[in-house]
Amino acid sequence: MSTISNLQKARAAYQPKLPKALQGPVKVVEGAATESVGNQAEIKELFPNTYGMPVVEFAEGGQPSSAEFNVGIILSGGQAPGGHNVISGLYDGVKSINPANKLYGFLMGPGGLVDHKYIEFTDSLIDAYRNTGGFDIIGSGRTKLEKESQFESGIEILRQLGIKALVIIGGDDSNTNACVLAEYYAAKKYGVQVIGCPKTIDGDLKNAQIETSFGFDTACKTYSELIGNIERDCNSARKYWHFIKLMGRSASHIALECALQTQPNICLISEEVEAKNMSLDDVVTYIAEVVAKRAAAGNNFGTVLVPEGIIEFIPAIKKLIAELNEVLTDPATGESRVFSSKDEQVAFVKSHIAPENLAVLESLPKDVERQLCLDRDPHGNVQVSLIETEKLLSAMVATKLAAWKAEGKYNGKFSAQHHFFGYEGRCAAPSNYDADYCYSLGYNASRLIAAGKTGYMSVIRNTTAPAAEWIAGGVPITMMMNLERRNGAMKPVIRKALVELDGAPFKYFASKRDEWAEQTAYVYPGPIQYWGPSEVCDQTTKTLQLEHK
Ligand code: FBP
Repeated sequence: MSTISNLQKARAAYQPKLPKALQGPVKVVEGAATESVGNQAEIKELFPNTYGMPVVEFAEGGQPSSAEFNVGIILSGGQAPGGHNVISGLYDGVKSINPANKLYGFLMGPGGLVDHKYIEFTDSLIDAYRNTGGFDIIGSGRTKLEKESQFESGIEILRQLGIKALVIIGGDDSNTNACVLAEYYAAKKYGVQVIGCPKTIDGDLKNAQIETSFGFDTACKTYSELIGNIERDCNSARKYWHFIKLMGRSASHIALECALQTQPNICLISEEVEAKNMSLDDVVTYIAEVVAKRAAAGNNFGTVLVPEGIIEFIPAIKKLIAELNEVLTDPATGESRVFSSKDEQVAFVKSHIAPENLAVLESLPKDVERQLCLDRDPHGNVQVSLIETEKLLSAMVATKLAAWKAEGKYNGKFSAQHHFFGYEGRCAAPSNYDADYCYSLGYNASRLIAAGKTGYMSVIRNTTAPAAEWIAGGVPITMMMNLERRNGAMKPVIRKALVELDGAPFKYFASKRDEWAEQTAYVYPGPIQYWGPSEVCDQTTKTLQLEHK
């Protein structure tokens, strides 16, 4: 057992806040039938048992229930601050209905369900992990739950443990799979409910019903503390340009939120790069122009935020990646092709793509070229966190500046430092917001289970208001779905939320960025605070504040 820090001891005593509606017995209020966000006819046909269900809201004052049931929980995908609180909220919720109810955790992600690896949670285990970061209580994994054989293996252990409902904590891909599983068990009349829970630091699982995915708040606050520290160093030494790549996969929500919190000189937004049809050279020119302008004012330093997925949004590279994904999939099985070595894989790819895509591929630095040709994660995503875009961009900026210097257009000094923030924030101790939000999501899931719901996502809304006023309920997962091309075929998936260029957070950023580029307008947010005035401790992200203004 590791030694517990004093902060962790004090944090263990924090009682997360719950929405008023969840503080006693609940009444289930059902809305009208729902439709999916796209491809309605196809999604309805694929999900005949879980399509069209109503949105559910919980109100105070129902009949107390003492229903007996056991529940299983799975953590799926990348870590996000607050996962342990979803589990403790679910545990407390399930026990509050009937203390004899049991909660089981499947180990190391969805694979634990398939391989029958699990633990039963106890009071002492739960208490040791309340309000802590990480997913280490049961571990997480990226096994994709998609095959009938996995669903059948799952039902064996669920029956053996008397589990009535399974809660899957995950991002858009994992919740898509949760929905497929819910439909499968409903079609087979297995009597096991499946409930999803919106997790990911990336912030891209949000829509009209889900305000934010959990972990985004804490991760962005952690990165912003670090960015602020770098900005202060940058403004003290005045000799480096810091290129900071930030996690977030395809979406630039993390980069945008960190920019709103720290006011760097440059923040690239992948969605804008795509909308403006910018080439890699256009992006490099934009950065070099800011560097040159600041140099002309005597400022040979600055901070640049780079979203990790930017490379995928440069239109020519996006087209290339789409073809690479097709080529890497075996059309006979729909699975990734298997190669005996990485070199063989790269050679195969190069000999099977269109000449114009090959030209784009070969114009990239060798390590980027190789990474784009190599394996995808189990959901078919390019592993963008492995591409060193921050180094690629700064090297290209240096080359451009050298050319401008030779032409007498620039006369500054350019020296770069590189950083990649991702793992630094994924397991941070949850902010008060994430601690409360996650506990509520878990507690709320117990109420959805008691109400007999399946194929729903646990949803808590109105979170810019004090927690007591938060709205608790559930949304059918099919409502968030449309068809998208994945691994060479059209598949039903939850629509990923990218940064909206006509949304309030981007518009605010766009109205300020020229000022932040020229002036040194850094903001140093400092570390997350857990105790103290509410305006310091309980603030949501700037993104949420602007979206709900
Ligand atoms: P999820 O979508 O699973 O929540 O993952 C978040 C994330 O941190 C991404 O930002 C990042 O690209 C990815 O995980 C890295 O995952 P891994 O460590 O498994 O390579």
